[in-house]
Amino acid sequence: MKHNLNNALFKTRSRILSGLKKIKNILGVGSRLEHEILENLEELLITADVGVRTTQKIIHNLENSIRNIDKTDFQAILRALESELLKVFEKNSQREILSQHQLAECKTPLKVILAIGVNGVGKTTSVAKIAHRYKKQGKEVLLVATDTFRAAANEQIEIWADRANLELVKSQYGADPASVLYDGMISAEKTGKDIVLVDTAGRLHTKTNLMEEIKKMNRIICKNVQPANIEVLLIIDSTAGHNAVHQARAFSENLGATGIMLTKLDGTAKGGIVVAIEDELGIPVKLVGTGEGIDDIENFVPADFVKALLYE
Ligand SMILES: Nc1nc2c(ncn2[C@@H]2O[C@H](COP(=O)(O)OP(=O)(O)OP(=O)(O)O)[C@@H](O)[C@H]2O)c(=O)[nH]1
Ligand SMILES: [Mg+2]
Repeated sequence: MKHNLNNALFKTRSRILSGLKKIKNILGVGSRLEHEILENLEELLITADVGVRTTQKIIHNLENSIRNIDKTDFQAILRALESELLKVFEKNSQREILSQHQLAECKTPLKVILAIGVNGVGKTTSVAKIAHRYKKQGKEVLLVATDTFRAAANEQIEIWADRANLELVKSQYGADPASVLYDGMISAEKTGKDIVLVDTAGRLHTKTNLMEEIKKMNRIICKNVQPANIEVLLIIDSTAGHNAVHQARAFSENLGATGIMLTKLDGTAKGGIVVAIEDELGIPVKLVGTGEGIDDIENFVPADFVKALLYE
């Protein structure tokens, strides 16, 4: 069964709804001071892991927006919160993956998605999900497995490739990741693929810094592919809480990620982290992972996300 965003956000929403109930109860006993409502809203956002800095910004804006509304009107307060949350996402309007150009039917220049992120965040799973989605749209897809660090990594991606009937370029344990990528790019060009999906390792054998290795891979891709056709997709585990923001910052500063896929939203009560990531990094969240299955992936739509957070 496919897990959708609304299901995935169940735990996060439960937390937020109990905070909202508290606010509703306050309002029930008459008009209260603004600051009491704001304090409760602040607590609610912090508990959902929206993060201190972003929460303060939202509360500051809410101070203005609720000033003129009836303090006994819970729905109006809820709408004000919804609108402030949405504003955080308005800075980034371009949310579609590889959307710089439409995927034309033929003579398409090769497009590449490079999935990066620390170990265990869900890179391999996400690459398989995205590849499967393109395949279903009739695209010619190639998976390239550059994780030569873990002995079991090849086996894992092979299982996904088999299940989804995807072509795979891989190498031996310990091989140079950049050379696997190089082979993959040549193969993709020869066989006229539309999209190459590159799975990377979260750790390396060598003392080479992970960031340096990924930069090297990026250079290989850039040799043949137009920058507009490259998506550097940073995979972030939403269960990592605010650590996820720190990781994301390190990767984006070093490697210029063009988009984020946030995984494991189904496993956390802290889904509010999406708001902090967008606010603090300014990189658009483009995709979310909502489960372990190959179809458990969705485009990130801010309005749907905010609705799923606030409404039962
Ligand atoms: N519940 C849930 N689990 C997920 C999701 N995405 C990935 N996982 C699980 O997270 C675990 C790690 O996923 P991988 O895809 O192996 O992560 P990785 O980043 O490739 O890991 P390394 O290659 O070791 O760096 C697996 O058990 C996945 O099933 C998701 O959206 N929801
Ligand atoms: Mg992996």
